[in-house]
Amino acid sequence: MNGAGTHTLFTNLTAATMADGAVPYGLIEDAAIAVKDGYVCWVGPRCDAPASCDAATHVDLAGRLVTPGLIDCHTHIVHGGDRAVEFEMRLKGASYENIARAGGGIVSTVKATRSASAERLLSDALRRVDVLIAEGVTCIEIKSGYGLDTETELRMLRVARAIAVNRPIRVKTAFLGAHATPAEYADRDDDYIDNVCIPTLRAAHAEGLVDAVDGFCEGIAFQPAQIARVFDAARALNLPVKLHAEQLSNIGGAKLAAQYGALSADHIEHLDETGVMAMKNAGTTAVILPGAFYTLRETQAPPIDLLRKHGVPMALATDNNPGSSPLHSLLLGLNMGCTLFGITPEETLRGVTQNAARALGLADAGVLVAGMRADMAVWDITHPAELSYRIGFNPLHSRIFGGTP
Ligand code: DI6
Ligand code: FE
Repeated sequence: MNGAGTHTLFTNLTAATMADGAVPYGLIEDAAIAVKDGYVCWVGPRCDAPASCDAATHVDLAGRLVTPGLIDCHTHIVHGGDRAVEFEMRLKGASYENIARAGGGIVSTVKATRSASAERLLSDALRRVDVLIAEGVTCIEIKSGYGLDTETELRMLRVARAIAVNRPIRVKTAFLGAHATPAEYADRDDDYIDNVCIPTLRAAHAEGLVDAVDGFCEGIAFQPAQIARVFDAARALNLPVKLHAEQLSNIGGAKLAAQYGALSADHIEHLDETGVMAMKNAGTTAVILPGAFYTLRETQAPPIDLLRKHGVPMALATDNNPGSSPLHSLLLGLNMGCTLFGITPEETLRGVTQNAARALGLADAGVLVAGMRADMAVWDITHPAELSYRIGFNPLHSRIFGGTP
């Protein structure tokens, strides 16, 4: 941790600040970044650095590129087991939806998660989190939703919180009790929502385990009216909401999310222009998840042009989960966003910095400007587009978390 009064000046670097403005990537050549007590206090061309920036510690970054620390704003990284067998089944022709309806899918990960101890869930998740940390990720969102009973949902969220204690990374949680109906409530979705999901949300909130409330609004999951009841409960607790919407079909999830002022609507492959406009009006961020699109070999891409046309901010994330997106690399996600969806390298980088922060409601991360947390990634590259362009290569030099390298 950073001691009081710690003051560091980073020089000999190119800063991709991702700040808004005319300059692509908010790029500043030959920049300096001053950090005090874990926060950025000045960023600009080195020659303009005020004398007050003269710090106790100087760090020469040898011409490297510095970006904000990356943010993976949508993951299910705490879970038991794996679903490699379903991967084999899909390759033989079974669909994700058919596997789910036959009792596989999310419900099979629920079995594995219920039977896993907190220690096991934590050690498995840390192995995956370490891969993200090695790619310059400094903040991650983690959802519950593989417990679907009070005990296991709380265990998942406690494990998510424990990750931030065990590693230098920030964790935001999302309660995803409305992910699927567990076997013991088969054909009683409404009972599950009212008697398990909502009371569990209240219990998790009382324990300080919930930063936001999520749901899966889909033909194979929950209907808008059921999600609305969960969102009403969230609203009563003063918690922000977000939604898995329009992933496999369009049943109006994004519009519902927008009605509740959602932070984000995620997946949105089947989103239409009315939904895009509702998101725009509500200030809801679109979270693009190319790992799930790729894994499920979907063909309908999210409406990137409509999101651009209406100025809806786009974030991008791994959706790390054992079923639809066993993607462990956010950098590969950047490449997929460009290649599969035609998102530009600048948009993808903004999607894992500024707009990912927006999707999590974070006002102190995602851009390198004074006042932000000093969470940064230092790369052995000269142009930020390289982060999207390479496949299976990690150019991270080092990571700075709360001002500490
Ligand atoms: N959409 C997803 O991509 C994850 N959950 C969801 O609602 C996948 C869940 C899984 O298949 O385990
Ligand atoms: Fe997801």
